[in-house]
Amino acid sequence: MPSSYDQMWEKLNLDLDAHAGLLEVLGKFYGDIYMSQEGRLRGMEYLDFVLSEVHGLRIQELQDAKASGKKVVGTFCVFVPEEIVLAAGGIQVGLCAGAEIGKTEAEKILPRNTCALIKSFVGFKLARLCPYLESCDLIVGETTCDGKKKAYEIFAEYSPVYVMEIPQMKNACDRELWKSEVLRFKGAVEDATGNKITAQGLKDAIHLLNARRRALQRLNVLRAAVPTPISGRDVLLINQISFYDDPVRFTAKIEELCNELEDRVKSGAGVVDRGIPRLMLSGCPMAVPNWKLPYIIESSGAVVVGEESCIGTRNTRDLVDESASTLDSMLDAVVYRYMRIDCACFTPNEERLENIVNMAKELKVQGVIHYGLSFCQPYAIEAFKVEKALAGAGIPMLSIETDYGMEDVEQLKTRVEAFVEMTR
Ligand code: BJ8
Repeated sequence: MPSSYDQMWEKLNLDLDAHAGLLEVLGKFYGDIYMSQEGRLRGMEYLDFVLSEVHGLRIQELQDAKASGKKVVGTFCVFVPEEIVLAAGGIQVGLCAGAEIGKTEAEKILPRNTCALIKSFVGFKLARLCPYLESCDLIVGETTCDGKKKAYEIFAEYSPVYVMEIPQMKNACDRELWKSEVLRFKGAVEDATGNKITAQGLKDAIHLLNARRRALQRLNVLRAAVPTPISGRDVLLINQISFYDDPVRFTAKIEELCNELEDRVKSGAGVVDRGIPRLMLSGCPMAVPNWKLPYIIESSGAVVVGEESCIGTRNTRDLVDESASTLDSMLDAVVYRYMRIDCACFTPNEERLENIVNMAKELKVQGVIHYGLSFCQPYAIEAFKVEKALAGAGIPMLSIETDYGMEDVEQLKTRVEAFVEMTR
């Protein structure tokens, strides 16, 4: 059926037939996984709406902003400092794709044993399926894992990519390197937008993005109540949408949702029974529309109460210090905040182990499911240390490696059910 957005998508050079197929599959998948839930908060209607318009209204907003002179910056990693983009009057969108629809195309130019996330963003480009990618004035890659780093070289043949160098350690010299990279990025963003970043502009951006993080932190505190007042799937969706929705509107809507959640917590109501096993997810990010594992867990008699992931607390835990007043000191505060990210690409990465154990204890979980995308070495290797650290705290862990395909759903369900049984 033709869509009212067809003209816009055509202008963006999308493959209209394949794109219509993608939206149909997405709609069905969403219906099965999300709309089948009972006891959802009224506030989730906003998220349902945003998701239903993921390639429509939000893209239209981006096009309107571009027409008024704004620039759109696309990123694949939470290391890219959004404060810089916002301070220069730009809009940042997360591009990490969570669907395998362009996989066949991607495997023509990437090894098959590449992680699904990388194949997904390359596939989306080759198959001309992502209106966000096609709306970007600047696409930013980064040297985190080897897979991404090398894939950007190939991706750059189809679309220019600006690559930030991310240190792999956290010594003083690594911090210096990171600071110089943030400054280099600032220059690139100023060139792309034509706007110089001022102290006031950066201050406003820091406050705005901290407000979004605070709203998500509030959500995380409220969801930890017993009985669990909101499903893990819904919280994951909120985190996913935070990467591309307008930050001011999104923050206001999440605060509203938190007010509703607060009332629910006060009334003692939950979306599941009090005694149901509480689990935490830890590991690789789950980009839209990757809802496979949370759905399996929550249909296996457990509930997800936390995500230690870049689409979760790793991205919302730390704020940028708001006390700085000069441009230089604010930039230092941005540099410091981003260096606290405990991605498995760092070595050593002891703080991630501490953060996972602390989070699991605070959330009073009965177990942790470590999620690794197949062929992701940093997270797969670190999973051994995570399991050991959790065992030291008496918390069992199940390690899952999977991709975006549905072939292993039954097998995963059997393993998850056995783990849930064991945690009871
Ligand atoms: S800061 S987690 S968003 S890099 S899953 S592509 S690591 S092979 S996504 Fe990430 Fe930034 Fe780190 Fe976060 Fe490579 Fe692993 Fe694939 Fe990954």
